Amino acid sequence: MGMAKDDELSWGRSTVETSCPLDCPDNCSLAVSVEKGRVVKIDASPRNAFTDGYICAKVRNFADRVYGDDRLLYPAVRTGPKGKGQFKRVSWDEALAQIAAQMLTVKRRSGAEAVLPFCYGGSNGLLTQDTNDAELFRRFGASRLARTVCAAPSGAAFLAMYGKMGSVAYEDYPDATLIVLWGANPSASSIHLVPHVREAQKRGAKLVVVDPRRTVLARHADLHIALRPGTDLVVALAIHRHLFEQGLADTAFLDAHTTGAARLREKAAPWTFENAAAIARVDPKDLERFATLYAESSPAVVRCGWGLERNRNGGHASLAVLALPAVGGKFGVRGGGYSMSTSASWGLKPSTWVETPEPPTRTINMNHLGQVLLEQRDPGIELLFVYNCNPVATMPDQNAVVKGLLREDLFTVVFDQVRTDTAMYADVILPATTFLEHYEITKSYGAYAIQLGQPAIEPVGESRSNMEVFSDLLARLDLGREEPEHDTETLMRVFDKLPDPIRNQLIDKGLATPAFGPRPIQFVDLFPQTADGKIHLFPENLPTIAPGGLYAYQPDPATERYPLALISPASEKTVSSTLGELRQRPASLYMHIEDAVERGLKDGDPVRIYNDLGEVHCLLITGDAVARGTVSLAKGLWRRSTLNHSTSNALSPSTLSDLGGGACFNDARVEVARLLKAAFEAQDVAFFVKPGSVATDRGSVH
Ligand SMILES: Nc1nc2c(c(=O)[nH]1)N[C@H]1C(S)=C(S)[C@@H](COP(=O)(O)OP(=O)(O)OC[C@H]3O[C@@H](n4cnc5c(=O)[nH]c(N)nc54)[C@H](O)[C@@H]3O)O[C@H]1N2
Ligand SMILES: Nc1nc2c(c(=O)[nH]1)N[C@H]1C(S)=C(S)[C@@H](COP(=O)(O)OP(=O)(O)OC[C@H]3O[C@@H](n4cnc5c(=O)[nH]c(N)nc54)[C@H](O)[C@@H]3O)O[C@H]1N2
Ligand SMILES: [Mo]
Repeated sequence: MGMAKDDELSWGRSTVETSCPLDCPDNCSLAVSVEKGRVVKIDASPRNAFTDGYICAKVRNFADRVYGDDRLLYPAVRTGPKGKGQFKRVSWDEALAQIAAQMLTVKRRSGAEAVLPFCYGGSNGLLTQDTNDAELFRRFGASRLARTVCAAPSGAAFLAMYGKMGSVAYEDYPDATLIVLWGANPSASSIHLVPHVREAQKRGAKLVVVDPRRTVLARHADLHIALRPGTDLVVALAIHRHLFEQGLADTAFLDAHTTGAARLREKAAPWTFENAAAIARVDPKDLERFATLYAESSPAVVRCGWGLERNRNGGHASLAVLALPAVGGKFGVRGGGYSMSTSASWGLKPSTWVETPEPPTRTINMNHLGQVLLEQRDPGIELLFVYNCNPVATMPDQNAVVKGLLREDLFTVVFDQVRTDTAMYADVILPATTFLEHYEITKSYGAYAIQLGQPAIEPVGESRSNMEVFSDLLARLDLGREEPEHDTETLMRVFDKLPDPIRNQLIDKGLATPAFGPRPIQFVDLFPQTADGKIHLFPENLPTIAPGGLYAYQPDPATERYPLALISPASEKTVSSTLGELRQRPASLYMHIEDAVERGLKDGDPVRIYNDLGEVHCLLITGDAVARGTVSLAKGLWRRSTLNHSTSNALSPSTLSDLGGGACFNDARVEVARLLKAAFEAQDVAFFVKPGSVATDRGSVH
């Protein structure tokens, strides 16, 4: 432990052991080589066996971000009109004094709830999210934020059904005879799962992929259910129906370990293969094959991803998919059951180390950012403090978000590592350190590892860590801190509150595994963490906004004008919008060749994707990478990656999912037309297309 000494940092070459905090299930252990104080190489380290000697290209090239043109080096304040990106450098003292003064002014004028902290923290470990920041905004009495942009529907479903029961470990996938990847694309989102899937296939396992796209693994699957986005619920219910009606449900298991099986059966009853297939736009015979395969196979594992949750039926779909191993009797063997997020199974709660309890202030759903900024509320939002998040790129209804950020009477702070699309609208910009420059405790949500992250280099420019900046503001606002805290102090405070086995393992090895070990078996080592220890197949008290109650299907939002379902899946080039600044090529929309022909479009065309919320101009790739009726544009694009500086979120509604107030990105329904030549030329194409490189994303399913 401990970073390289100063003299080493400036002269020698040293290697620092750390871990990746980015929002990915894998939590890789890293060896960072440093020469003359600069990062020269990032690679896998052996500390986390799960990393298995390799890491993704994104993190291998992370130094391009650390030292890139978009890196924020100094605090700055706005000098030109909002959104124009004109700033002047100021000192930290000036910037923080201005923020503290504004916070107090707003509080006096309209009350503390007129301040809204805006963060998600997916790419943050235990130190840079929910430590001093939470203390600050709670003590100040700011509005609270419901952090629902991801995992809210699936999380609500999972917690209600299983409590915090852990998952099947990826390393146990080779024991399965059937693997179902349901709305998950590990080739982009969790690359260390892929070799285990391939190993299982080598040993004879069958692979089923449920995904509107022909992902790499879908191409290698025994069965690909290329369903219409948002229809997973009825597909899963059709399998339940088959299991119940054909006497294939494990009634002994259901009687002993579950509640609500009869009600689930009732809800599944109408969903014959034909009914479900008509809605999902697939062949009913494929659904029958799927159901039969699932019934017959053991060990069978379902990797429940997040692709299925980002729509109006997302929570119910997660319930129905997660209920499959219970009804099918798949638990109790290695390689059998489900994998979801493992993060809850650690039982670590920030409330253990954050002293101040949450105040009873109002809670604002982050998916509603645009309308919250634009609507009259009592009080309205007058100060927005953005950190660990890039809402212009990642929240639904981008045009409303941007319009809100343009409000003259809004004071916006953006605290980030790079000059994000959101930072362009800031009144004050604060530069943040990256994980290569501060301490962190990182957590995996796929594998079972918690690791110590430590700095490899000094902060770049004048950047500072979240721990330091939020404690500085606590001191300035007289909220119980005498002076700013160094991240090692935050580290020690959190360390002290960690349960012993985790704490000691982190100190000894820099890596901790849970008490039940890294490869637990469901219903041998892991049991439901619900109040009565049972699986709640029909969690009566779980609130749903769907008319018709739990497991009710809400129809497709497509209209005659906007028939195409636009999805925006994870790309191997970015993590959400992180690293999006490094994208070299203009983004492309994927469309099925027959949909293109119908519209008189051809491969390479510049196109306009539009609906009533907005429009996106980009290039077109045609082929069979997406199902008919679905189009796909990568998640996490920066605005500069499209021809008109709008991304898929300009087309995503800010409606909420059935459970958990989740985002409905994939409920975007659109039409696509050729971008007229005149309009195309009017765009500032040279802005991003380097001469001689009108290459597109072709060759990779983004
Ligand atoms: N490289 C990379 N890795 C990442 C991320 C990233 O942005 N880039 N993001 C991280 C984060 S924040 C998360 S939450 C996870 C997400 O991890 P995943 O769940 O694997 O990723 P998604 O891209 O959200 O969705 C997975 C698949 O669902 C499909 N899909 C879309 N709509 C539907 C639908 O209605 N039903 C079904 N069955 N499938 C659908 C998409 O085509 C996609 O292939 O990945 C994490 N890892
Ligand atoms: N259309 C569409 N949109 C989506 C999705 C989708 O599927 N489709 N997926 C959604 C999902 S799954 C997620 S999780 C969200 C994620 O959305 P966001 O939470 O906005 O995540 P990022 O885009 O990674 O932005 C995180 C920002 O935090 C900054 N940051 C990182 N570490 C620190 C730190 O220590 N201090 C400070 N101050 N800043 C830091 C990074 O530089 C980065 O700019 O996006 C969602 N948006
Ligand atoms: Mo996410």
